[in-house]
Amino acid sequence: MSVKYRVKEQRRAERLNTRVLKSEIQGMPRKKMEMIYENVGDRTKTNINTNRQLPLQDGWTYYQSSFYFISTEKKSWTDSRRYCRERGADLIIINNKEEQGFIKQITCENQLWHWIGLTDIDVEGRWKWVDGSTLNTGFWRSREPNGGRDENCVETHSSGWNDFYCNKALKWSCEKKLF
Ligand SMILES: [Ca+2]
Ligand SMILES: [Ca+2]
Repeated sequence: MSVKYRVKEQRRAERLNTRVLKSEIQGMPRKKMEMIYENVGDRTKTNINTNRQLPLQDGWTYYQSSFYFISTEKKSWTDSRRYCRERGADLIIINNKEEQGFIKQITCENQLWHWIGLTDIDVEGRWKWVDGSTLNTGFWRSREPNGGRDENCVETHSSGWNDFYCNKALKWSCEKKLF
């Protein structure tokens, strides 16, 4: 990826983040805002103490009680997950259609597939989220999942989810729940 493209991509992500953040903050109860700021403050202190990277650096967005990181790089599913975990988060877990809508908006904007925290690596066809919970309803693209033992990690796009080769390098989204 060229430097110019990377800068453009980063700016686009920032613009999107600002927009989502603004729409979220407007109409949020004061109490909830205070809790968020307290929580961020605590974690900032913790991170300074342990000399780790701040979770609220560029690329993090707040939406419905979670912080999300939208990558500008590409990594394998395992390396993407490691990136999230090193920052106190994990790959995104999509619990409902609002959250799918949120991630869909982002993937539409940058026109690329993103890893999510769903895999059937342990038992073929048994889809599990990174927190160990089993998938109830999904947002699969038509005719997916179709990869059998070859495709065990899930990527999302505007058209929905697809099982894919875990070692392919894609963008990814991390999620850190606040409450
Ligand atoms: Ca599979
Ligand atoms: Ca597939």
